[in-house]
Amino acid sequence: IAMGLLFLTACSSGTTQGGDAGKNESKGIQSRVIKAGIGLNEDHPQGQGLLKFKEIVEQKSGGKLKVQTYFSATLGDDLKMTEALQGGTQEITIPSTSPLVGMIKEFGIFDFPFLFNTPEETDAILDGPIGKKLLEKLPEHGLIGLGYWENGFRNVTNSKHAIKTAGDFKGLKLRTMQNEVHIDAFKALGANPTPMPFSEVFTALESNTIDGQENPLATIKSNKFYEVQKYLSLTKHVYTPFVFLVSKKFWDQLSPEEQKILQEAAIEAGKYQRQLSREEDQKALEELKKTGININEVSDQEREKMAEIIKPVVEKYAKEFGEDLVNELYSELDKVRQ
Ligand code: TF8
Repeated sequence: IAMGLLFLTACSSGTTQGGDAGKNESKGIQSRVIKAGIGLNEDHPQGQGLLKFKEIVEQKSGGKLKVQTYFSATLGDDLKMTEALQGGTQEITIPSTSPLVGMIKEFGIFDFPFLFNTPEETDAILDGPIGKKLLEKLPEHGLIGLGYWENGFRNVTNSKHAIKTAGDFKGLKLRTMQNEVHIDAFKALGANPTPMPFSEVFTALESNTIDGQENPLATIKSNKFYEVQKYLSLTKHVYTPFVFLVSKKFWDQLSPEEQKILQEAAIEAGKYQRQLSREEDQKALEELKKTGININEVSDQEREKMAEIIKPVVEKYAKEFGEDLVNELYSELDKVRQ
């Protein structure tokens, strides 16, 4: 930290550092290696978005800021990587907001099933005042949030039977994220929810420790869940976002110029990532059809029945997360829907 301060002072007073202080030094950009780890694979939109982020950061910093990428949970699951950011041993991760509710309960508003209908709605809420308000809760937990990326609308796979009606959830042992809204929602539907980190899901499905799981189509494809699942039901029961996190310990060492590069790159790469995610949602469906997994649509009528069953769960958590926040969420959504 002392070194960084000295360096900045030198720059702002216009002193050159030796004879070869280039353009980047004068803008306060140091040589740094930034470790960025994610839970999903390189071929997933999350992985492709991270590569785009790396490209932008390295280009904007003239190669001084180097982003080292780690895919497929090689640095650990979402919670473990988030803790590594807090401890300052990892610089960047892009977890689902859902398992972060133990730290910031209000992130749970995004876990309300059947809340969002379209990508326009999700963009408006995540990039609007509600999304911003939640990012502002991160610094007191040692984290900086640079914006939201897309995980997407989630669908259920399982090895027992197709889910066509609200009643079909009964008795299914479903893996959920470590999130009480998801757990209680699936309980209300009669399923037996089993929370576990994503990195353990494939093996648990393969060994029949659980019957099923739920994730967006891009993930079901990328993680080859079709190899160990018989049914894919297009429930689209909830939309969950990713949040782009930086270690605050690391962030606080950066010059304003360096912070600006990371902030802009996270937004720019995020736009690319969301677009890719939406295209991949369509493409993945076509490719999943070829794998032999049984795919079924779920009627709007049945999805409404599911939403009705889950309603008391949403009402309970609305109170817990703060009715003002939830009412603001609904009124922001109304604005987009007009
Ligand atoms: C889940 C999430 C995950 C992501 C990933 C590990 O089911 O959808 O796929 O959070 O970063 O846990």
